[in-house]
Amino acid sequence: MAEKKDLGTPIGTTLDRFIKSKQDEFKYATGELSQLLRDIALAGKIVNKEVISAGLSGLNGQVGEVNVQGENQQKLDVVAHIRFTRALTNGRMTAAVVSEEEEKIIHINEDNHYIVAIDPLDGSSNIDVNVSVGTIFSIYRRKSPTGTKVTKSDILQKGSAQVAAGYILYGSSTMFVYTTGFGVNGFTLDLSLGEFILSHPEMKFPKEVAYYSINESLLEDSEPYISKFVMSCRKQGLSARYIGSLVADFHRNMLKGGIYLYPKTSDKPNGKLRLLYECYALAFIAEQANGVATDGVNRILDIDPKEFHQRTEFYVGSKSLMEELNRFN
Ligand code: P6P
Repeated sequence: MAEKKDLGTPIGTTLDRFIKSKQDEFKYATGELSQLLRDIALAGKIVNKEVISAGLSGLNGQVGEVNVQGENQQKLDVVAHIRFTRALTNGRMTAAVVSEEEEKIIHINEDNHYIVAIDPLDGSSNIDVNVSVGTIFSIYRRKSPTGTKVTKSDILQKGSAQVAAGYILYGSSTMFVYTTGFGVNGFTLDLSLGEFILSHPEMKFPKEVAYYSINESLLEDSEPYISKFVMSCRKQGLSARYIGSLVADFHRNMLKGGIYLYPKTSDKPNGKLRLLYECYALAFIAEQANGVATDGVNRILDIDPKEFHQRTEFYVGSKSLMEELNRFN
């Protein structure tokens, strides 16, 4: 009998069926992680509805408060935070959550195994001007025994300890992209069915490179090697593309080949982006797609976190461009 060739999972498979079919790959194939991923996807569908109608529902604009980051909180930041924490609570798989919108650990149920670090709506200030935004999440197994209070060390785990990570991109289409350490797969929301459908199986950075993404106003205030690298990108004909929405910039660079840079500056000596619920997840995905992610010196996934809302310099993208950046450093 000829060996049955693994034809992979066909485009058109729903996210639910895909997760179920891959469940055996999980070290803890009890179905809990599968359910947790489905809970996040469900909340993503709800947030998607609110993002695309914000202009009509009065959800554009600022709350008028400043969040733990010292940044003006957008109304949709709060709405997305509520949606995801409620979905994780009702899904009964999560022990605790750390969210960009909440200073402290959100204790959910100490009998559960999983920890979720999440940026409920990254780049939300772009919504008022109709630019893509995203949700970014990381999932860990707790280290402390179930039935006990979740501890700081359950939250402060290295990125290399993630069991899953992903993002939801609310763009010209809404996509759910995730990894459990066995490659990266992308699903597009079919609004008529209300289902995420496999549209981008086994996503990988392409060999060719096309874009570099940096807020060029930072160049004068960042280390000289960054400007030298940007000059070399221009010389080799890369296009500058910077949406100012991390998930959108990352997603385009992963599909077309490119590099995203957010260096440290005098007013952001540790960089701007958050390690726990932005950079770790995208670094995990990038590496699973044959990319590289560093803070300029260290592999992002190896950085030992010291606090929940820790910031970091962040460079992520195609291996060839990241190696070139390294040569300038
Ligand atoms: P700047 C959005 O606030 C964000 O966290 C990322 O989504 C985005 O890439 C970056 O900050 C934009 O920052 O300083 O260029 O406006």
